Amino acid sequence: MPKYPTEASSAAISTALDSLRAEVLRRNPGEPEFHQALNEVLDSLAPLLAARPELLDAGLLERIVEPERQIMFRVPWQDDAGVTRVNRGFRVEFNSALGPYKGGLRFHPSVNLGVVKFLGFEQIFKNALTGLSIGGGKGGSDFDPRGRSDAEVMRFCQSFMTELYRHIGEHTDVPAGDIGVGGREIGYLFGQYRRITNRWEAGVLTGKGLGWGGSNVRAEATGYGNVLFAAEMLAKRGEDFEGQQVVVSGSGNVAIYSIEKAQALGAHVLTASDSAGYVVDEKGIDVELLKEIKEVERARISEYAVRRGGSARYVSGGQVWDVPADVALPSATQNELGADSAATLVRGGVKAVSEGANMPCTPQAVEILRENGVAFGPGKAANAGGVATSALEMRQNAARDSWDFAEVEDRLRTIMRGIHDTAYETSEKYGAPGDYVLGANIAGFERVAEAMTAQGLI
Ligand code: NDP
Ligand code: 2IT
Repeated sequence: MPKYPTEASSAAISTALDSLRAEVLRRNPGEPEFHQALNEVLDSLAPLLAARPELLDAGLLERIVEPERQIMFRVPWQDDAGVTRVNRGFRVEFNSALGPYKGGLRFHPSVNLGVVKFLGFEQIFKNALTGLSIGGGKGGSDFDPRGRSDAEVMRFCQSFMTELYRHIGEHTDVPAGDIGVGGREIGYLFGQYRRITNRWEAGVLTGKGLGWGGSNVRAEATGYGNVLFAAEMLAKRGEDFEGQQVVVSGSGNVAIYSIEKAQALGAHVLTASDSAGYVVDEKGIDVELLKEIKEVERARISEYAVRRGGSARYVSGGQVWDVPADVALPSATQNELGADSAATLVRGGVKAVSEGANMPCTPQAVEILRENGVAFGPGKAANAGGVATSALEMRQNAARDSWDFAEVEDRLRTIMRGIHDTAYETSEKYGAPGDYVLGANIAGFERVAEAMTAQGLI
C-alpha cells in the first residue's frame, strides 16, 4: 500500500515541484504549450512521490523535463512558380529510456519549438502507457500544406527528409504522421529516406501504405482507439455508445475514424468541423461523404453541407461544443475546448469527454468537467491507439510480416482496454478513483522513471 503524504513530506514535495516548474519556465521562455503540458503532469505526481520519495533522487525530474536532443533545421524548397521558400524543421528527441524515440510529424503554420516540445513531452508518457517499447519524440515544420500542389508537398517532404534522415532510423527514432502529415506525406518522406540511404528500412517510419510495409488499422487506429477508450469509461458507469448523441470536432484522420467507430457502436454522431466552422447533421454524419471530401478532394467542411442537402447545415465560425451531446470527442488541435465550452457541454448533459487530439481541453475546461463528474479521458491515454498501432507496424516490419485487419484491431482493442484499466487502477490506488488524468500521468511517469533509474545517470 502506498504511504500517503505526511504534512512535512507533502510540503517538501510541493517545494521540489514548484522549484522545478520555475526552473523549466526560466530555461524555456515563450513556450506556453510546453509549460501547460508539463504542469498537467507535475500536478498529478505528488501522491506518487509521497509514496516513492526515491523518485526525487538522482535528478530524475530534472532529467525527464529536459529533451535528450533538440534538432532544428532549414528546409528550403521551390514552389510551383519557381520561388524559393524557406521553412523551419524540428525533431525533439525527448526520451529514449523505453525504446527508440517515437512520435509524429506535424506540418502546420503554428508549429514552433514549444509546440513540438509539448507534443514530445506528452508522447513520453503516452508511449509508456501503451506498455510497448517506444520512447517519446515529436517533430514537424511550420510549412502550411493548405493550398499547396502535390508536387510542392513532395518537394517540401524531400527537402525535409534530406536533413532529417541523419537523425532517424528503425533503432533510433521513428517518425509518423500528425496534423498535416498523412499517408501521402509519409510516402514522399519514405521515398527520400530510401533514396539517400540506399536502405529499404521499413521500420524507420510508420503510417506507410499497405502495399509497402504499412500496417492494417494504422489509419483508423487513433480514432478507433479513442472511441474504444471512451466505451471503457462509459462501461464503468454501466453505459455504452448505443443511442448516444456524440459531437466530434475536426475532420481529419482522428475525427473521421472516431466518427466511423462511434457509429459502428450505435452512436448518433452529429458534427464535424475544421478551422473555419462546423457542420451539424441531424441524420448523423455520412462518413463516406466526409472521407470523399476530406481524404480524396481535400476540400473544406462547408462542402459537406452543400453535398449532403437538407439534414446538414454549416455554421461558419463557432464550435461544435454548442451542440448538446452525451459524449464529446475533441479531435482537432490543442486548446480547442475552453472553460466556456466545457460549461456549455455540462449544461447540455455531457457524460464523457475523451481527447482524440493532444491537449484539446484547456486546464480550466478539465477542471469544470471534473467538478461536474464528467468522465474525462486525457489524450495521452485516450488517443494512444495511434502510436500503439505504429508500434505494431514496427513489430510487423521487424519480422517482415503482415497481420490482417481483424488481428491488428484485436490487438488494438486489448491495448486500449489495458491503458484504460491501468489508468483507472492507478487512480484508485492513489485515492482519486476515476481521475484518469492522475492515473495516466502517474502510471506513465512511473514506467519511464523506473527505466531511467535502472539505466543510470544518462
Ligand atoms: P489532420 O491534419 O488529419 O486533421 C486536423 C484537423 O484539425 C482538421 O480538421 C483541421 O482543420 C483541424 N485543425 C488543425 N489545426 C487547427 C486549428 N489551429 N484550429 C482549428 N482546427 C484545426 O490531423 P489528425 O487528425 O492526425 O490530428 C488531429 C489531432 O489528433 C492533433 O491534435 C494530433 O496531434 C492528434 N493525434 C493524432 C494522431 C494520429 O495518429 N494522426 C495520434 C494521436 C493524436 P483545418 O483543415 O481547417 O486546419
Ligand atoms: O500524437 C500521436 O500519438 C501521433 N501523432 C502518432 C505518433 C506515432 O508515432 O504513430
